[in-house]
Amino acid sequence: MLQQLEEIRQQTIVALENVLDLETLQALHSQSVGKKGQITQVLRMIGQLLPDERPRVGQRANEIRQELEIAFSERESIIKSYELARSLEEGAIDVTLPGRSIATGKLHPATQTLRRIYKIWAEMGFQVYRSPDVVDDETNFTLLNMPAHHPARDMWDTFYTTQEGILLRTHTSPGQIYAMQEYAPEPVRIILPGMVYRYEQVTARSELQFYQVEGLAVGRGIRMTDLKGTMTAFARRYFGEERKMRFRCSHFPFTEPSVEIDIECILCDGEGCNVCKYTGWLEIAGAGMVHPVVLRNGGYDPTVFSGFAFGMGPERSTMLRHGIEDIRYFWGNDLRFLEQF
Ligand code: FA5
Repeated sequence: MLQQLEEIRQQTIVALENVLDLETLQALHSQSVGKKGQITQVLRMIGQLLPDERPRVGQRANEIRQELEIAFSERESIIKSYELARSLEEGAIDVTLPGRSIATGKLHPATQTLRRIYKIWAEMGFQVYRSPDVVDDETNFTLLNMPAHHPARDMWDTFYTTQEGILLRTHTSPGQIYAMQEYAPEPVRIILPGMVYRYEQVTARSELQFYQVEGLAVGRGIRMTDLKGTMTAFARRYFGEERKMRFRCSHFPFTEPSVEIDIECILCDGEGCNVCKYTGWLEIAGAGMVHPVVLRNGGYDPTVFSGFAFGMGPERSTMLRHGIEDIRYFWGNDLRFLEQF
């Protein structure tokens, strides 16, 4: 039996030297000195020995168990320090490596255009005036010189709400009424940017909702030449000094006279292409002298005050500047499009 104990001791010491991880160490521990291990099993048979041999075997078994326990704990600390060193090495951080760049968001192209437009108008003394998206029929149409059943209302296909007479503004022009009623009889020089909504067929050039930037200047002695000069100054700053522009007669119920403003086609320089439909010109805004009825509805005496107004579509201007072929990209939320700006 003593012989057996010495063999267990010897084998365990040899095996311990090859153990490299805690799991194997634990298994070896259970197998040799554990409760049901080899030493315990030898001691269970101690009763088969002569009574005077038993103490010697028992004592030696305890000595070996103690010696092995010490060997196990020494081995355990070696393995732990080895594992620590290995994990430090594997997890080492190379602080000299270049960092991974974080994907940052960008301003929407429509917002970028709006900000450029605000900046140019601000340089010319126009302040931003905010007005509501949800308006009543009276402000969107009647006070803009389009009484009920006026045929010109058909120019704007309208989204009505379930509440009688309340609708989504079809253009930013009702903002003129809000501003005039707030400031009359003081002069005003403002731009009114905002989203407008039209119950229209969506096509490459027309959306259901899009931005407009309205402009309004009211004061004493404002004339058509002021409108022309101001719009020309804006277009030069926005589209470039050399870009030609023209004013075409048009009709809006809330301006008299009314014009539409075109610039020489950016893509073909006036030669004629499919974007300008071979006319050499692109429309950028509607404008005119504020109609006397609208001035009166806003609280100004039209015999004393006059003014001009304009309305432009920033998405269409952005399309022109960047050669974007389809307006639906703007609100399609496709990152492949948005990331290009
Ligand atoms: C108006 O809405 C007038 N309120 C503009 C105005 C204001 C005239 C003040 C006189 C005085 P119009 O419907 O043409 O006009 O729209 C103005 C601009 O909005 C157009 O030149 C165009 O750039 C843009 N626009 C019109 N319809 C759409 C659409 N469906 N999708 C995208 N942009 C559009």
